[in-house]
Amino acid sequence: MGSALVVGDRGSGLTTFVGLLYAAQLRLGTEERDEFRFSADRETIRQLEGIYGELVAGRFPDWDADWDTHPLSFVFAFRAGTFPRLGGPGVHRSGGFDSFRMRFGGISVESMAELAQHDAILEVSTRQLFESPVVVPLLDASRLRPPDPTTNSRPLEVSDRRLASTFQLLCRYLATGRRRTPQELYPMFVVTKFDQCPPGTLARLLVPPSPPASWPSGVREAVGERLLTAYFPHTLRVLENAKGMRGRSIAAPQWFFSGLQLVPGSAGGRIARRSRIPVGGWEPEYPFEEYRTLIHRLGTLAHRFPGEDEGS
Ligand SMILES: Nc1nc2c(ncn2[C@@H]2O[C@H](COP(=O)(O)OP(=O)(O)OP(=O)(O)O)[C@@H](O)[C@H]2O)c(=O)[nH]1
Ligand SMILES: [Mg+2]
Repeated sequence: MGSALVVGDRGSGLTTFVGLLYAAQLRLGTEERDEFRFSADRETIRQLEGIYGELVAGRFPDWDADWDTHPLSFVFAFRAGTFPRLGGPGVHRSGGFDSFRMRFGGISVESMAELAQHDAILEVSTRQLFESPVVVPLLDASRLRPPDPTTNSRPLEVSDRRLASTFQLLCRYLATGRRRTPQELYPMFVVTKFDQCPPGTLARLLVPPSPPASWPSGVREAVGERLLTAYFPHTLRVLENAKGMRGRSIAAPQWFFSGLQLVPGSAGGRIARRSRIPVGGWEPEYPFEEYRTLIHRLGTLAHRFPGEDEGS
């Protein structure tokens, strides 16, 4: 079973992110049904339909999934052969599809910092989440402001420290987890609210003007590295220090850029929508390709996930 822990500052877009991830699964599951299918348990669908319903109506969801104590749980199924190495204890093959269970939990880095001080009383589900091989840090692009020359403080200094200690904590859990194989942590950074990134920052980070899906290879990683260097130096240091450490290394981060198109001039930010011809209905204007790639990345990692009963 795979699991991913989504972490970010409060308000950084956690709820919107999981709603869009669900939107992408629905789209892949209908438009590419011969290649990808998914199913979810009832409680997961109940939570996500509410969030997805808001996004489809052009609104930002104003409530939260309680996915810190009840992780969202899906079964992802890819056409057999999509990933040559897909196999291992967590993967099942049937009817021409390889499937694996994937759980997503979300938690703010503020809560992470509080929990870090109370190790002993972690609920089982929370502890399992902390042992997730995949971590999805959300970085809020609307907050990437230029440094203020009148003060000495760096924008996002506090967020950076919290994220750095989140990674340190997760490394500790990886090292102490009861799985037999050596563990690696796979960070998949998602830059949220990318539509709200200040233009000066886009220029400073040398972000190409085209949509991320059309960037040449290597650009995501280069932009990501510049972003970490400028705004998240503590986090960057933790990532680099963990390279090659026995039993708890951190893989090179992958980068995804998510922004929603807003209806121009709409008060409170209405989300622009596109109609889903020929399937029918509506969908928010979001970068589907980013989410598709993210879901595929999980497929490439699934052969490293433990079986259902391991590590629990
Ligand atoms: N323009 C734009 N705004 C966004 C985007 N994602 C989120 N927002 C804004 O950020 C607000 C918070 O988003 P949420 O997804 O609720 O973030 P959260 O991290 O779950 O927030 P809390 O649960 O309140 O801590 C939304 O109400 C929107 O106003 C985006 O892609 N583009
Ligand atoms: Mg939320």
